[in-house]
Amino acid sequence: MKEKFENLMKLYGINGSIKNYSPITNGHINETYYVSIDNHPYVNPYIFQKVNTYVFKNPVYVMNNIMMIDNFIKNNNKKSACKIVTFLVNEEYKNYTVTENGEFWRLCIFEENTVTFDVVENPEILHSSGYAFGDFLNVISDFPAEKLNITIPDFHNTRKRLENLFRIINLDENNRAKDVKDEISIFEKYHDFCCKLTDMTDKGVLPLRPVHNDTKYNNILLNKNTFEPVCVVDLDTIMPGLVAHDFGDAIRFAANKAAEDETDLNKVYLDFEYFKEFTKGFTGAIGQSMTDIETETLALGAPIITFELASRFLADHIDDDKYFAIHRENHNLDRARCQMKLACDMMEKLDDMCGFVQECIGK
Ligand code: GN1
Ligand code: MG
Repeated sequence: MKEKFENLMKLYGINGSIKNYSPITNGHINETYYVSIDNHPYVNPYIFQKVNTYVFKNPVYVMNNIMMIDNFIKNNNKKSACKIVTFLVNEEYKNYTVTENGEFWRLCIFEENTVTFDVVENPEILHSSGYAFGDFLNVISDFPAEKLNITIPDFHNTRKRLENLFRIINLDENNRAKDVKDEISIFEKYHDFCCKLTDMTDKGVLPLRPVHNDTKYNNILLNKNTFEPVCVVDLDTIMPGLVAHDFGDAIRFAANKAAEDETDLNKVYLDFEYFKEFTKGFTGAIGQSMTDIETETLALGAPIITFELASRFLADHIDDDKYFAIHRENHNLDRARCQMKLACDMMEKLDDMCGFVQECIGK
């Protein structure tokens, strides 16, 4: 690995010697390393990341989207709560490098004095990340969405995601479907509800706008002392999409006090106080840029995206774990069960969630 990193350093004109490096393992898709480089008298920290080209079939599209959004924010002097991640350019003035063996790498400077959380204890932090994501959507809301490349087709098309799950269950190539009968019946029960946002989009009732599409709050770097947002990261899936999906995905991660793959399902539920904090931050920042129908359906995004992700984890489990990186046996199954428990709990609280969003928007 060290030699690979050194070769990359040359292409980026980075001097010095590698002091140490370590993998960062909280993403499920790309391979990410923290690399510190000693260029006496300074030691500079970098992120080196190998993009997963099984998931992103056209990674150049991904990098171009990030560049377009960055240019848009800069060229229009957009005032934002925090910055967005940008990548260094190599000697060919490209923000990515394809190595001789076909690997797709990108580098950025590591943001010092920042933290991210996988599980949060402090509601203030939720308010801050809610504000950051809401603000980000507000800032990019007038970027022409149709200019963005589609990096993963039908990424949050829940109807297609469920079709895919049932297709994989029917194929059952690894004889794993027999163990997930209860899960299958839950998907049958909620199928029509889950397709609601997708169907409203197809009918043109809900507007497509540029969205982040992967709003886990560990995709916001926070100042480690003040918890103010510093940088929005992981812009790989910026595409035309729904504000409800960004809101919902953030709630899925932020308002569950347990980890995404918790196996003690008693610990997994939507914490309403956390939900409220995040929602206050988010709506405070995105505010009036949402249409009435977007506001009305905002909270639906939470159970829908949570069921959708559960279906993706379950499909990947049955399909022998090809998509999401796993770190233990049945990891995707554990993740799916955790997300399903969370989604079912959200269904019980959905009316209150919708009511609270309306209250915040002042309608
Ligand atoms: C993946 O890149 P990462 O690990 O933040 C996935 C998201 C899921 C998330 C669940 C491109 O995100 O859609 O919500 O895992 N990204 C892709 O943790 O599929
Ligand atoms: Mg991601």
